[in-house]
Amino acid sequence: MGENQRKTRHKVSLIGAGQIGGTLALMIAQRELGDVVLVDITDGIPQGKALDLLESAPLGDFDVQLKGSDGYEATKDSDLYIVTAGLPRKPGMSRDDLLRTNTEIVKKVAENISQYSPHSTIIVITNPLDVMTQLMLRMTGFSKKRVVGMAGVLDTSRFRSFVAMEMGVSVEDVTALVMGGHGDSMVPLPRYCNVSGIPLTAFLSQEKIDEIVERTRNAGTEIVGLLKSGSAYYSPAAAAVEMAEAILKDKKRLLPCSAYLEGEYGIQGYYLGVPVILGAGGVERVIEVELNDAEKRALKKSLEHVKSLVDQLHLN
Ligand code: TXD
Repeated sequence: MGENQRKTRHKVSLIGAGQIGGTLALMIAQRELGDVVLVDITDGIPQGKALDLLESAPLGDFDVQLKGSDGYEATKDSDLYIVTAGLPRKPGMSRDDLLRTNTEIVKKVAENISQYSPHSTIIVITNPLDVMTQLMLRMTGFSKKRVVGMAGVLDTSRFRSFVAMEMGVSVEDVTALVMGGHGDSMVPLPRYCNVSGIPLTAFLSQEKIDEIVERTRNAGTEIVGLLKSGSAYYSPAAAAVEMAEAILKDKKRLLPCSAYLEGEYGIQGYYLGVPVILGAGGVERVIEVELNDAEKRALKKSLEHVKSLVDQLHLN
């Protein structure tokens, strides 16, 4: 590849080539967001998936380079990393049960990213999400704008899907907002949900809305229960691609993401899901929306949960 070409094409490295990593590679290639490098410790998997995808390009109507590797050299000078390396949940497991194993994995990933692409932006997907994102920030020493966690876009997409299903309207017309940590204590905000500008309360009873909130909280567990051998991957990949596109195309999207808070919402020194502006600068701004007392309490409870895990790792 010539020098000129490299300047006009983005390079996106996917650390972890499992269910989400593989799906991400396909979605990124289909949207031609950049050349893709897949990295995994399971030898043959990243190479195999990259080659398989490459061979689908003439039929899939996309033209990007795809490479698989068991080392980080191939990721050198990436613009963006999306990290899924780690173990997923099995039935009966909570996201927090993954803390110890995934901590060791994320530490190694962080070392390599700092070494090979010190100016990159990182989207973390590995669970338990908010804590692993904080660990990534600490281990890379990157600016807080450059390390962001994916959870809110997924949780919000789940909420929107359930509203659309319930009302029999297009998902395109439903907007929503889910804040807080990525776990059972997440904070769906029906007050900020509307259907083409009309508040949700105009269409659905409080009882129905409560049911949708509950289903959203348990949506990850619902999929784990059905799949039995892992967790959701199509929707998490789609959510991360939405964020990747916002960053790579400098779209300034307003999306709920796990961001490092220094005073916003009265929170100091923790990652938590909040609305942010996502663009070429990474997390360019945290948006503070007005919350009522019940919503504030729910957000505080969610923070307490994230804090308990962060404290276990002595990250603060
Ligand atoms: O909303 C969210 N943030 C999430 C998070 C939604 C769904 C799933 N979420 C979490 O993503 C899940 O709990 C896991 O922690 C990650 C990845 O889920 P995925 O379903 O992709 O798991 P897989 O298929 O097991 O893939 C993980 C890959 C696997 O191929 C391992 O070999 C690899 O990670 N792995 C590594 N790659 C590179 N380097 C190291 N050290 C490594 N260790 C494992």
